[in-house]
Formats: sequence, C-alpha cells, structure tokens
Amino acid sequence: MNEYLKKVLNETKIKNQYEPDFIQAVDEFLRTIEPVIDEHPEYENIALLERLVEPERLISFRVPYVNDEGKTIVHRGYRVQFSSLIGPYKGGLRFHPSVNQNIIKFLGFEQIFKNALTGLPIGGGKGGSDFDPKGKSDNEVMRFCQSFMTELQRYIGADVDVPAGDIGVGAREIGYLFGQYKRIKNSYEGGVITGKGLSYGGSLARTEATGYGLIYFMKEMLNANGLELKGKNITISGSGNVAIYACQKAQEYGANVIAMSDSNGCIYDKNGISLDIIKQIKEVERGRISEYVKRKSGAEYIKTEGSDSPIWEIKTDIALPCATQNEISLNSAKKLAANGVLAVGEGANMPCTEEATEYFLKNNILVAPAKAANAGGVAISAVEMSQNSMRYYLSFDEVDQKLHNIMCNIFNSCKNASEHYNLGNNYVAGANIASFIKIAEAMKCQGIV
Ligand code: NDP
Ligand code: 2IT
Repeated sequence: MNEYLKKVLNETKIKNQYEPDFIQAVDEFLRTIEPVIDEHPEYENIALLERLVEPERLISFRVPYVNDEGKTIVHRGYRVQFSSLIGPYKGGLRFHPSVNQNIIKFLGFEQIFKNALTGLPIGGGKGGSDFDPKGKSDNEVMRFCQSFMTELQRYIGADVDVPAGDIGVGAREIGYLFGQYKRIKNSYEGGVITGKGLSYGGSLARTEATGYGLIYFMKEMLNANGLELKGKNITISGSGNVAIYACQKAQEYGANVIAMSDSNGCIYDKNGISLDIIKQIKEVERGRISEYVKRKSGAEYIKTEGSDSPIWEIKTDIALPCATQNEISLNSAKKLAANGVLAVGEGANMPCTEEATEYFLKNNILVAPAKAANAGGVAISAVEMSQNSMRYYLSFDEVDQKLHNIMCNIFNSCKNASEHYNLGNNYVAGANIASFIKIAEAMKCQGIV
C-alpha cells in the first residue's frame, strides 16, 4: 500500500480505536483509491486525506422524554456534519438501540461519497439516537421526536444540514420531527428535512426511491455483464423501506423474490413473495415477519440463531442485503457463493464485511456497492429539496424518470472509473474512485478548510 495511505489509515485506527465500523469504512475506502493517490503525490502536502476522515463537526446531545407510564427516559442523540464541500450536510437519522458515535460516523463518512455520486449538490451528514421506536406507542414516538428536534433544530437548516429517514425513522417520525421544527422556528421551511408526507411538502416517489434505485442499478450492472434480471431468483434481507420497494421493482421486472427477513428470522416462499402481505404486516401493523407464514400457504419461517441470518443459506441468483451493516459475514458469503450467487446488491449501508466483499470479488461475483447502489434515496431527497425551493411538485413519473437517469449515470461513473484503472468489473473500487475524484477536486479548489 502507498506510504501516505498507510500513514493515514494507521492514524485513523489510533485516533478512533473504539470505532470499528468507522475504521472499516475508512479502510475499505482508502484501499480502493490507491491508484488515484499514486497519481497525486501533492495531496499529502495539503493533508487531503487527513481532512477527509475528520468530520467538520460532531454533535452529541441529551434526549429525555416521558413514556406512557410516566417514567422519564434519557437517550443520546447525534448529528455528524461530515462534509459541506459540495452542498449542505445531507443524510438520514437512524433510531435503533445499536446507534452510537461509531455507527453515526461510519454512516456519515459513506454518505459524503454516495451523495457526490448522485451528481447533485449535497454534502455528507448523518444522525440518530439509541432510541428504539419498536413497541412504543405513537404518543411516545411523538414525544421522543419532539425532544430530539428541540435540540437538533439549533444545528440544521435548508442551506445548512438536511436530515431524512434511515432505520427506525419513516414517515411517522419525519412528520413529528418536521412539526416540531416548524413550531420552534415559526416558519415553514420545507427543505429542512426530506422524506416528508405528500400532504405537507414531500416528493412523490421518495418512499420508493432507494429500493427502486437499487434495482435500476442492478439491472444496469447485470446487462453490462451479459446477464438479465428477468427470471432470476432474488433474496432480500430486511422488510423495511428499502427491502419492500426493491422487492416491488424486482417483481415488476419479472424477477422472483423468494425470501425476505427481519431481525428475528426470514421467510422462504419459493412461489414468490406476496408483497401485499409484507406491506400489511410491516407498514400497517408494524408486526414481525413470522406472521407471513400464517397468511400464505407453502411459505416457511426460519428463525435466526446466532449472528448470521439464515436468509444467506437459501440458494439464489441475486442477494440484496437491505437491513443493516455487516449482515453478510465471510461465512455467509461463502454459503452464497457455494449456492451459485451471481450478484450482490447492497441496499443497506456497508452490509458486507470487508472479507465478504473480497471473497465475492475474488470469485467473480458482481457486487453493486452501497455508496452507488442505494444512492437513489438521497438523490430523490435532493429532488425533494429542489421542489421545495421551487414551491412546485413534480409528478410520480417525472421523479421516477429522474431516479432512473441518476442510477444509470451512477453505474456509468463506477464502470468508467473501474475500467480507466484496469479494475475490470470491480464496481466497489469504481464507486470509491469516481466519488473521490470529485471530492478531492472540490477540496483542492476550496483551500485548507
Ligand atoms: P427500516 O427501519 O425501514 O427497515 C430496517 C429493516 O432492517 C427491518 O426489517 C429491520 O428488522 C432490519 N434490521 C435493522 N437492523 C437490523 C439488525 N441489526 N439485524 C437484522 N435486521 C435488522 O430501514 P430502511 O429500510 O430505511 O433501511 C435499511 C438499510 O438501508 C439501512 O442500512 C439504511 O442505512 C439503508 N438505507 C436506507 C435508505 C432510505 O432511504 N431509507 C437509503 C439508503 C440506505 P427489525 O424490524 O426486526 O428491526
Ligand atoms: O443512507 C441514506 O442514504 C439514507 N438513509 C437517505 C438519506 C437522505 O437524506 O435521504
């Protein structure tokens, strides 16, 4: 490895020793941009990489709320404002018990490059809390969101930092967060948050965007490699926002989605998942996926035991991890490969461990990397922001068409970058290189800041 890269990576490991996921994200990134660093020895003198891995700002705050029993509960809130190089900080909020500084920083780091790939003017940020909306009443979720926003509002704004949803933050939470922001500011600033409801400033097709975008990217990637989506068996982990709309678009394109999951287990339905049942369980009832087998004959439920999800043991052509980070271990990667998987599409952020990604690439399994493949959500968030600025709405088809173009452009950027550096169809490296070139150029232009 190039000496400068080695030095930055070592420093990152020392400075952030309690943040393994952040180190993993930086490690994977730095390894792949080596050919660009080799061409630019001048970057070392301006500490370009040292600045890149250090967030512009990291905010941590107390979030107290009163639960339905009258007890006061205290959570921790975060916002990392990683990079404002090419636009206001932009990225989702995650509410999940596993959230800590490490998780928020890895997500914020990834977001810089994902957002750059969209070609739209958005910087990188991320936030969230260790609050778990699961099992809470609507009133509890509302009180928590109001408390969270009462602090967060000091740091955000349509031209400053624009949050959105992520795990545990969907339409309900965004509504409560926006309502409280507006109440405090006494001003309707639609562009301060995205993923808003359609009745108060949201964009058509934002709900679908990440999942649809993943499938648009996958289709381009398969076609470029002489394969097609139609008729393929697909397994999709998770059954939240990304998983559901990936399933919908895959089915529209004639693929057969045979399995989905949640954190407790997976369902295997070889005749094809009935998405209406999944939507009813997950979007309406907020229930567990195990319910599915009670409503659909011929389907099987397999409980998760241990750390690996059983979904990766099912034979499939295409695997779409759409739940969470590091959900595909080396062990799961080997099982997928042994069962003949052709392609992996990362709907979640960093869902494959570094060893798993390496294993796939070594075994000629195509990988659609998260930064590129799941960028459709944030891209349409940016399109929501522009509609809010224009005080105008685009139709569903107009937004969907933009999404499709953006995902095709992103695929081409990854492909061109990997081909330019003789990396074949390593789109993991392609995505990192294409976005890094853009970010590095902006850093050079803006001086030492
Ligand atoms: P949701 O909260 O809607 O759904 C999350 C799904 O993943 C649920 O099925 C959940 O199961 C499962 N899951 C979450 N954490 C774990 C875990 N630790 N182990 C196993 N399963 C888990 O979130 P989204 O669909 O919005 O997000 C899914 C992924 O996609 C995340 O990695 C997110 O960062 C990424 N992403 C989201 C975008 C968006 O626009 N929403 C955009 C780009 C990426 P359970 O209900 O049991 O917890
Ligand atoms: O990871 C992501 O890109 C998101 N959760 C969406 C971010 C956004 O601002 O829409």
